[in-house]
Amino acid sequence: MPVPVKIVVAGPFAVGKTTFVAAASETAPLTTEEVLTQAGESVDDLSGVRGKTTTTVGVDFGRLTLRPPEPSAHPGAVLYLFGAPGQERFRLLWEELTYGAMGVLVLADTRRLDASFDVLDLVERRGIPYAVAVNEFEDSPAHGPAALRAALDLEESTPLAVCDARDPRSARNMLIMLVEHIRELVES
Ligand SMILES: Nc1nc2c(ncn2[C@@H]2O[C@H](COP(=O)(O)OP(=O)(O)O)[C@@H](O)[C@H]2O)c(=O)[nH]1
Ligand SMILES: [Mg+2]
Repeated sequence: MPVPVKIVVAGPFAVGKTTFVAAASETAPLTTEEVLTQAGESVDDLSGVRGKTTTTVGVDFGRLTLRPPEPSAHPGAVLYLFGAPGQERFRLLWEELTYGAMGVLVLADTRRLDASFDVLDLVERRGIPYAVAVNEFEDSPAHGPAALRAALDLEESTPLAVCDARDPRSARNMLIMLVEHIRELVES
């Protein structure tokens, strides 16, 4: 039987968490979408663009089974993915979600790297192994890995890679990167 592994996919609003979990998951993902509560006149302003008024305030769930190449003595792993907002104001939800998690995949967006600082801070404080996946959008400024690492103040051992959250292969590669990192930490 594959070993169950809980993984949290975290990052700021609109970084691509829901997209990522849906792409990586082998099951139909479960998502909790809720209409943003807007104060006063902004409700009227947004009435014409309903699609833009929803955001995920809850959690995305997905599942991905990783099987080692045959022959292998390793039973493989089944990743249970929990996509969650990483803003400081969701800290309580976040602490519950990361309970028992083996690792966190932090999503970042090069157009606003600082938006990922909160979640990096939460992860560091929690002492959970993590890796950083930079979700590349069409208008993302292209920075090299070294510049990204410096901007995010990552340790040399923290894995970082660029991905397309819409692409199942790309998303899964990010999760494999994280699982490999966790394994290295456990074995060292
Ligand atoms: N171009 C592009 N758009 C993306 C990518 N990932 C997500 N999006 C879009 O960005 C928006 C926010 O993504 P979403 O997954 O809802 O973000 P979340 O708030 O972190 O869950 C959605 O409209 C997605 O379709 C990507 O890699 N490239
Ligand atoms: Mg979402």
